[in-house]
Amino acid sequence: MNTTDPTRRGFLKAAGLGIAAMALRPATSTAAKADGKLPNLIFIMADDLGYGDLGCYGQKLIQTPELDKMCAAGLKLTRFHAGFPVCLPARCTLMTGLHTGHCRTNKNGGGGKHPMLKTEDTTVATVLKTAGYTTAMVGKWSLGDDFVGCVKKHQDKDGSGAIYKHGWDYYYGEPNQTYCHRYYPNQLYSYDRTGLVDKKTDGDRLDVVPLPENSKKRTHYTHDLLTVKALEFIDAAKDKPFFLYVPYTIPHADYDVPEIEPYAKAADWSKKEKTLASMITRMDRDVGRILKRLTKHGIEKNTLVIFTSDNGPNKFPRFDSSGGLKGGKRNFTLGGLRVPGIAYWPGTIKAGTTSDHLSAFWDIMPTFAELGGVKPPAPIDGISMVPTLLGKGAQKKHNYLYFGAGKNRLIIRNEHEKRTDAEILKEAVTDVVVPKFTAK
Ligand SMILES: [Ca+2]
Repeated sequence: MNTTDPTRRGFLKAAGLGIAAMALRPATSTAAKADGKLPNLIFIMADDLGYGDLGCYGQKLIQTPELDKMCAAGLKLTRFHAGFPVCLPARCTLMTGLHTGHCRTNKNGGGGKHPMLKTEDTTVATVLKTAGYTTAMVGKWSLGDDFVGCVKKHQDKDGSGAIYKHGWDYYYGEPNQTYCHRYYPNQLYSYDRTGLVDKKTDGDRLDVVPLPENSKKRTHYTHDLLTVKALEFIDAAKDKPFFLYVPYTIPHADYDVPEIEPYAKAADWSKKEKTLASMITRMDRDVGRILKRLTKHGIEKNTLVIFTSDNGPNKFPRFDSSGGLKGGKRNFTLGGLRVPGIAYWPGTIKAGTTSDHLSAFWDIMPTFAELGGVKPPAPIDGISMVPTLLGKGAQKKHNYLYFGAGKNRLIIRNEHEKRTDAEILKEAVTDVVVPKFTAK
């Protein structure tokens, strides 16, 4: 880990404010050691799904029976937030445990000009690797698109944000966030260092998965392929602790789905509305398939599954996708940032529970590290949510949540926080922070 780089000034600044967060962080996980077995961790994330898009969060028109069942059987978070109101910075906060006042980027990107993670940035996957997890991602990465193997852009460069440099044993999908929203592409990318799902490779580059059929006929819907690979990974990895990250691209535009079902007869809906609803219901079906696969293998009681979305919704007034909250995607408002948060762990998380614990994407890093029995990098902005998930122990609270890029920002204060915006910003916005991480 390089800690003598130009970001050292920011690191030192943040080290001071990180003390409170670190103080209550346990060295080892009681949850993880309860039966001597590390829990599997699955994080499923929709793309541009609003706070109000699921039945269990008040949706009346779009059918999400599987997620509603998951919610009824688990914990529903009512004040959980994505890291940013658009894709890339939100994913940066998720992967690093830092909010956008400290993490590598608060900018989105496209066309091969995406801001990237740097080599010295530590991700959730890297941390869980040190805990002994097999790590897999299927879907949208966003955090770097200059890499060996990419046929579209910069094919001779080996970018620091490349997936294979950030802790993943297995990858399948389209990592570039400009291209991943085409649902019938001519190729995807993959590598498999484990040989669990596909042919074993060194995993020091992406290999092209050709899909030539799609150029003639709509044959392979990418979302369906991602689910197939997620299930294959679970089948192959089930006997040892695994971390599976499933960043789906549904319901992000393109609005494109193989079948308008079950909304074909919704006569007064526009085609776009029918398509969006069909995409969400299809994704709901596939989340159900993932949960059923855990049960089939008898590992559901040793697996935490979290479902969420990477930012608020695009405008679909018919569906009230923001669930009555102001604004949506791209807005620094509750509608742009508050997202569904469902945690499911039969036998460990009490069914039918709700929590208004104020939380955000950067809490996932310390939460998963604790469940994996390792210390997260430090300093970070995240606070472990394990007490909230398990319904026992003292839950440390955030003073505030900060979301921002320059003058575009939102500060959500917890009830006890009385400082002014200026005082909070002085603490929350610094140079990029590079937390230290020492593998055990
Ligand atoms: Ca998004």
